[in-house]
Amino acid sequence: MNKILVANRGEIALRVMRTCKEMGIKTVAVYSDADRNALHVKYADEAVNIGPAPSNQSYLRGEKIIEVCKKLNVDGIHPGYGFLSENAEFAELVEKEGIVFIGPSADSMRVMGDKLSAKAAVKKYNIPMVPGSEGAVTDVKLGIEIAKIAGFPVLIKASAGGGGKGMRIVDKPEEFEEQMKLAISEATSAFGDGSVFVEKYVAGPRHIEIQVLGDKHGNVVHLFERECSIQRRHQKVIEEAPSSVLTEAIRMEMGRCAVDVAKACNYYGAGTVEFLLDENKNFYFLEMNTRLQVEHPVTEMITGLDLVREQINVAKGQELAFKQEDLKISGHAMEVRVYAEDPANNFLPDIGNLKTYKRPQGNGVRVDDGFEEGMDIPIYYDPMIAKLITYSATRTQAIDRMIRAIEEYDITGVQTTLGFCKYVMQHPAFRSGNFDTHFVKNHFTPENLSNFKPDEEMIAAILSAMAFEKKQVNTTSQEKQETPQVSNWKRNRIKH
Ligand code: MV4
Repeated sequence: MNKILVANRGEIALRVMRTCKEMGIKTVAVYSDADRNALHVKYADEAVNIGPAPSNQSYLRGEKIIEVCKKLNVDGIHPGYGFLSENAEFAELVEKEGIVFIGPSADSMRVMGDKLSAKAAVKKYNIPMVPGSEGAVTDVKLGIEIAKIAGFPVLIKASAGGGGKGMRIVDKPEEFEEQMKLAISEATSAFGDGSVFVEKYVAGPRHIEIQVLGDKHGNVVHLFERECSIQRRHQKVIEEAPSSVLTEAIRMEMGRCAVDVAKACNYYGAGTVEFLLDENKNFYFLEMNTRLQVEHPVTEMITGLDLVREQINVAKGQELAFKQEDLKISGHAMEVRVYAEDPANNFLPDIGNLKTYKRPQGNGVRVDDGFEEGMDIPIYYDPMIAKLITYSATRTQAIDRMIRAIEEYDITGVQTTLGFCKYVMQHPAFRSGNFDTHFVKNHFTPENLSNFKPDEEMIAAILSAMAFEKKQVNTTSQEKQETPQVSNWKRNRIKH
């Protein structure tokens, strides 16, 4: 593998290229018109414009990207996450053209991409699943009977969905028919596949996922769990590893199940098996994501592995260099996603120019981003500015380090979710480890935030202090002094 094309943008494109560089592999960036000045373009050895800003005219153009690969003698494509990363047809086309797809086989993607076929594939293994229908539900009466056996409330889910898309909650039998019809029509228009199934609704669950890694020789290991319960409308906001609720016994059992799910679809590469954990610590297999995930850094921190390096080695056909027994958890890692969104305004995207952009630094702090001061955040893509990751010996220390790092982070020009993340880090429920997927809904209102706007009293105090200092030492540099900036830790502060 001498040259890899990264079919992605932003922080993940950079993150992949950094590992390529460490491995002595040349990199090719592709970019849209909106990303001409993006960091992944500057970082790569070669870069090719593949079209206008909208994704379907650039980052989603599989055939164009393959054409670039052939022209530049590319050996492998890393798809990152999103865009083409879980597109089985693309993976198949890439391999047909003699280029290595750095990810699982197209077959694994197909099996796991459809939730019902995923459930069918793992059936011969002993994997706990939420009570509900075995296959697709097409008949309303039968659906109601299944729902009664599972017990209301139930969820109707789209088989082609995932990540919460096309889910409907049904509280009682009388509502079932209407909700089922709506679910089918939504699934049909969103995915071109109206298959739906029924599951008992698990109230107040935690979302825990297991990172797996397989090679092309049938070896599969797991790299422990990530706790991803702090989310908002199916958008993860905070992830950590390990989870504070798993006992060693549950961890081992979930890990065993995750490895079996991977084996059920002959998985190779990096993948993630999602589980729900209920209040009684029963866990249930939900779905498998066949890509490198946004939150992979927390797993890297606690295992000491580089997941992109492992992906590349597996794609080259190498055997995994370690066995399950060789792996262990060290310390605790916390990640917050920094979005250009306004938490005070229903998290609406607040794209624009990064007038100030200063990253936190210091012991145990990692920032994965794709921006620099002065850059514009394009409106065409995900508004994530950065992932801020902290690592320490214990969970409490990782949280306190995160608060420190958030206070150091200096972003102006756009509203960000930093203050919101700090609020979560300081919340007793979060700190105690006692929270579930409803945390944001249950514990957050915009009133919890105070985006620092200097009031008149504060401005008067600053001005009089300036006047006082001027009298003391009347130098030219003092004369030129600009209006004092409000320090960043005040901007990222929250009300108690
Ligand atoms: C569920 C559930 C409760 N009961 N299934 C949402 C994302 C998708 N992967 C599955 N999801 C859920 N499935 C049953 N039977 C609750 C959720 C869910 C959720 C799951 C993980 C993380 C956040 C969530 C937020 C709301 C609902």
